[in-house]
Amino acid sequence: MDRVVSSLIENMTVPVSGKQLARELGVSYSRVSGAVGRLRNAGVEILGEPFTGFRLERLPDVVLPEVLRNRLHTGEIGHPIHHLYTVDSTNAFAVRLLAGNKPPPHGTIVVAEQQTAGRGRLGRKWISAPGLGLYLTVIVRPEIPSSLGPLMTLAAAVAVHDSIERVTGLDVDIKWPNDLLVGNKKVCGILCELQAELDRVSSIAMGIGINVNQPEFPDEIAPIATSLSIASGRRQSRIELLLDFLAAFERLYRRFLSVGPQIVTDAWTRASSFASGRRLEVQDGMRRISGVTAGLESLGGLRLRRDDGSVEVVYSGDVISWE
Ligand code: BT5
Repeated sequence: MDRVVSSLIENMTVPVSGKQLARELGVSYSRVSGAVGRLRNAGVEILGEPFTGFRLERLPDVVLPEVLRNRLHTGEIGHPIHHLYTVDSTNAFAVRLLAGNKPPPHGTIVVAEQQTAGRGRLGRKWISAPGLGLYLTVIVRPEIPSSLGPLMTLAAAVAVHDSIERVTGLDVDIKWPNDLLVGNKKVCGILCELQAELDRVSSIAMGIGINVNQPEFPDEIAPIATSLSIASGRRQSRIELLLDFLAAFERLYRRFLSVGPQIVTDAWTRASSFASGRRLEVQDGMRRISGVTAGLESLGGLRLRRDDGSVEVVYSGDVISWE
């Protein structure tokens, strides 16, 4: 089906008939019309009918490898690309790839137009409107001890933060550890699933969900969620965001490995207003801690200064309220 898109892109200004496409691609005419139907369902605007000829209205904002390939200038991150029209969860798909008999290389990405069972942390779900959000998992295989794993999540958050700011011009904040907020509402969530052997990381599936062009949200998340298009008042390109993110993440990842963890904690501290001086409450399993933030420690834990002056470090959990 992606070859249908390639042909349409090559012939963007000239209508190509369904018959001609079928002939060029060496497939049956019904495969072409089926493919056109599925592309239209995924939000690609294709004008015309089989006999008058198909033509793309504009370059599709479908994150197809064919569309990304020429513009992706990274070394490893984004090679190869698994693109799916629909999947249960890009993280679940990545974890299945990792468990298979041909493990995916470092840098492999899984990207989907739609998730039927998008997951959040701790068994929560990620609401994934078809074609409107970016649903991505990046597989990385850093040679680091497991204790440094959480820093990769922070690195992903920083790279998404910087990309959204560059591509949309919006002001983005990172709520510890890795929710991205615009105007105090969530635009992106990150779920990293780590596979380790003894004390070494063997791979991390970094799942990233960004609300890009949703015009609205279901009631259950409407009060806490927003999208880049709502916040900026215009449609945003998922392709531009994805390309910028992959390059930004690769730069940070390489500097992290060559220089050390401080690259990530410093970048996170610059990007987040939550790094210091914010009063908040964290729920970490059974424990609830409140205090004022006092910077990150070297492994990415957040220091909280309690009212009695003692300092506690939290490594995981949810910020349940903040001022
Ligand atoms: C997260 O979990 O925020 C991690 C979300 C990761 C999603 C990506 S999409 C690609 C990859 N494949 C997957 O299957 N997952 C990853 P957490 O911090 O636990 O937040 C989940 C909570 O956010 C939910 O309980 C809702 O309250 C809220 N939520 C759900 N969908 C949302 C959305 N689209 N926008 C904003 N908030 C949402």
